[in-house]
Amino acid sequence: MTHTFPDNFLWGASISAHQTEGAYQEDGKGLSVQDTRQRDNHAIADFKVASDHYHHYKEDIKLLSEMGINVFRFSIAWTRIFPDGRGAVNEPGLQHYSDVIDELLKYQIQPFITLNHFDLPQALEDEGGWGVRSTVDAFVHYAETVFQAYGDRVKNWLTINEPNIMLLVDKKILGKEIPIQEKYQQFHHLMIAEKYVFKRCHELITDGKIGPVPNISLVYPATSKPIDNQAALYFNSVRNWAYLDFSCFGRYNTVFKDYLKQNDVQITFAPEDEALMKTAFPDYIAMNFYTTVTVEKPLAKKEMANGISDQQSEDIMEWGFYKGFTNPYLEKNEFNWTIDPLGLKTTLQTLYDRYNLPIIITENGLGAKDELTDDGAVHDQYRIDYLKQHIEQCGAAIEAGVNLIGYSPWSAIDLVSVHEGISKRYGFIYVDRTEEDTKEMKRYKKDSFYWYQDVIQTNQLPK
Ligand code: BGP
Repeated sequence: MTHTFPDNFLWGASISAHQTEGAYQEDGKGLSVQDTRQRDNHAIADFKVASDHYHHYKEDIKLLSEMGINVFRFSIAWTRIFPDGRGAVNEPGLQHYSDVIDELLKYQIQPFITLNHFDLPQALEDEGGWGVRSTVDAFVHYAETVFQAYGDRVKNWLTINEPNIMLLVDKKILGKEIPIQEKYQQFHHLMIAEKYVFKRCHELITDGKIGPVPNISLVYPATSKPIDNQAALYFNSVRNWAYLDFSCFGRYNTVFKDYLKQNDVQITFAPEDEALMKTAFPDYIAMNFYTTVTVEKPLAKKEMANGISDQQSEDIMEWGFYKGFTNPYLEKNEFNWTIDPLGLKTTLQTLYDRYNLPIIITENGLGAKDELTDDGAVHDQYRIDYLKQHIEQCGAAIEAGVNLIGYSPWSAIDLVSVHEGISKRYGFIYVDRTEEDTKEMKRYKKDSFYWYQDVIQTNQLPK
């Protein structure tokens, strides 16, 4: 079934700063936790150079405009604005994003800016990171600074990328394991920080809109056994609803509260938190979606090591609560990530029913080992198939009544994957470098570039 999308549908493409920019110490930039963290399963794939988007942004934006996108989701590196997280503004950093914004507007591409995408300033991490309240204050001040600098031109904002994945797979993203008590104090601070910036965005930017950007994957029970359904209930809450219920309803939900209680976690609130939670709300939900998750109830401790290496879905186990389970009805990609297009429709419907806010998909895509041919082509039919199946389900969700306002897949250009280096590519545009050799970073349009261009031009999937 083909679907024609609404006239004002937002077609985009997404990236983050630390995975694309490089120039990690240029023009006064400070170090972030992504510049310092140890990576375990690839040699360099350094974020120091990444895709050198910092120097190639004009060329990249020109190519993206040729592809036809009308929104571009990118993040600001906090350490370019405040090298140590707070203090004096670094003017060249502030100027850089001003130039990027102007370049986008020149091509009628609306910026959708993520305030923070996994790259907390190292100086703040040294003081306790999201575990301490002073990081909230620093984040709010940083957000106010960029709202004031760019709010005349940028109306759409996203808060903190995937706080849920950041905490769930802490070791892989932040380079260290966080004890559960500290983890959920961090949760509280991250979510309170988000509340402050919802409020400040609305106060400082005329017509400014802002939303949370969690990674949402609906959780299925492995079987129809009631205990597996309990496992799914808890993991849905801990992985998904705890975050969005906080953002959209200003509350800790009951299942999540029970999970915290069973783990003896005590959250410290500041006096102003309760009131803030109930008064600052988002305008939309931005959602990153790659897959759904299936869990069962773990029954014996010896079962705990499931050894499935997958960042987003199965590599999950918490004694007494849930354990990742390989869904036998779904296929996987070459990096072991489960593929579930219909799950996207169900996730969208669930989300819309639950929160009743417009939704924009800000990540969805296929990581693969692409190959550049001698004549400068990349035949990524597998990516086209993935995107087609997911866009189809976006159309089906809209037809079923979901207010889905846009689709901005991951990623605009090839970038350094969070834990697989440059070998795992997502882009519509190929960036010619390897793990070891950064070469000249030449850009090449993949087959998916032309395919997506056609989708955007016709506002529908090709027959
Ligand atoms: C999301 C992150 C992105 C991106 C993506 C793919 O969780 O927001 O930054 O990296 O996942 O993950 P990976 O790079 O591990 O394939």
